[in-house]
Amino acid sequence: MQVTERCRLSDDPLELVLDLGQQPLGNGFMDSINQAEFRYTLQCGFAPTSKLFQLISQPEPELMFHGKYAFMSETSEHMSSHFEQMFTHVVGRKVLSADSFVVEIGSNDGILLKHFAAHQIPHLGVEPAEYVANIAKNKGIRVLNKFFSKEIAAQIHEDYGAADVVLAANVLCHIPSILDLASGIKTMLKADGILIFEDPYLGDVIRLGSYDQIYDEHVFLFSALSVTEIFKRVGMELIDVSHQTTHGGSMRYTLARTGAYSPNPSVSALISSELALGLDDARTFMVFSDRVKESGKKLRQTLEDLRSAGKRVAAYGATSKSTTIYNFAGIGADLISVIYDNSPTKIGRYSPGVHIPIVSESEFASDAPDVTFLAAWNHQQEILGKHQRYGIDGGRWITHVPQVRFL
Ligand code: DWN
Repeated sequence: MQVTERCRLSDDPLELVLDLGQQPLGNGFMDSINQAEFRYTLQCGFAPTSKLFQLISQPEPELMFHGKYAFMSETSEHMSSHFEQMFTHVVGRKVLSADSFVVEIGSNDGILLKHFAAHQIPHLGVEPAEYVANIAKNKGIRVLNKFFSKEIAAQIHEDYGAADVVLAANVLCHIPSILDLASGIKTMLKADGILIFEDPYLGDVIRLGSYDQIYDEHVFLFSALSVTEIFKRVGMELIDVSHQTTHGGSMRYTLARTGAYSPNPSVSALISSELALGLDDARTFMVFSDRVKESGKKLRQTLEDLRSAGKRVAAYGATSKSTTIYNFAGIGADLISVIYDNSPTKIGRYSPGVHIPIVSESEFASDAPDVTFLAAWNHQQEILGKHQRYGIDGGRWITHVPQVRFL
């Protein structure tokens, strides 16, 4: 366990702003409910100088991102087309050819790099989880099966030369040694190289009450304010920001060496909106904490009422996010009988902590539960799109964002 009472960037004391109680690993799916299970206290702190919202305790990386890591990016068609668009965005921003070099940190199953491979653009993915790294390798993508670090960055630079573009999607917020990470990225970049990364956006979490974005893997939830603070320490600055709808609200940040490009006005506009939302102030997160408690209580109460009314309730999407909800709100197999999911790595297993059985989403239409909690709420359009019949036949969906309600 890595426990800190001080900011991982500024070393300032962290102010405790949110307590989500005892939790298992977000992706700690169980083969059997008799297995021993790891648990830790999920608490968040805020550091006013760095503006970094972060976990106080985080399990060791090897416990979370091991060979059997269960999350696979290509389980969503929407995410596949998002990454195709991201590829188009990158090559629109920077001319890339057979003489260029692109590095992706956390390349998962190759959902993004496969487009660079298809265009013969030299690339390298760095991915610690062996199972998904092998899936990418089988698609002809070059992958280094390692955790990214400052040392690995120096090694990549030595072996392959400097990179035109460094990419990361839903990855940087997982890496606790944030300053080493930033300096490693700078080491790899050419003088005019750029870093483009996306992560769930703190502003959306606060606006939507989506506290399920907080779990062991997400050691940070970033804002433009905190990203500026991190990268200024290594001589880099934000030059563009662009809001994304993925993962329930993400931000795409583009950075370069300070002074290499002039920042787009979108950067100062976002920073002003963050100050207006109070993302620089611990009190904002304490107010958020009260809202989270209410949300958890209301979801549990709604599910209890459905059970009393004799309804069959299931969930859709064995997300890491929902691990936080179920374990925080005390929702187990007595309230949600089964979870439908399309990941071969999760089907036939049990959800972390509360042990709800996971079955294939192909069983959903014939099972037709009375009510379904949309745990993968960030994929609402895709999931409801393929199950239109369910709603027509009287099935009901329930969500917790921005508040607990039927869809
Ligand atoms: O950062 C992270 C993000 C990118 O992914 C990781 N730390 C872990 C993971 O978080 P998550 O598990 O909350 O991600 P998703 O994308 O919300 O998970 C969706 C789940 O729903 C997957 O298990 C696949 C499943 N699913 C499905 O069964 N049918 C998804 C879709 C779209 C579907 O049609």
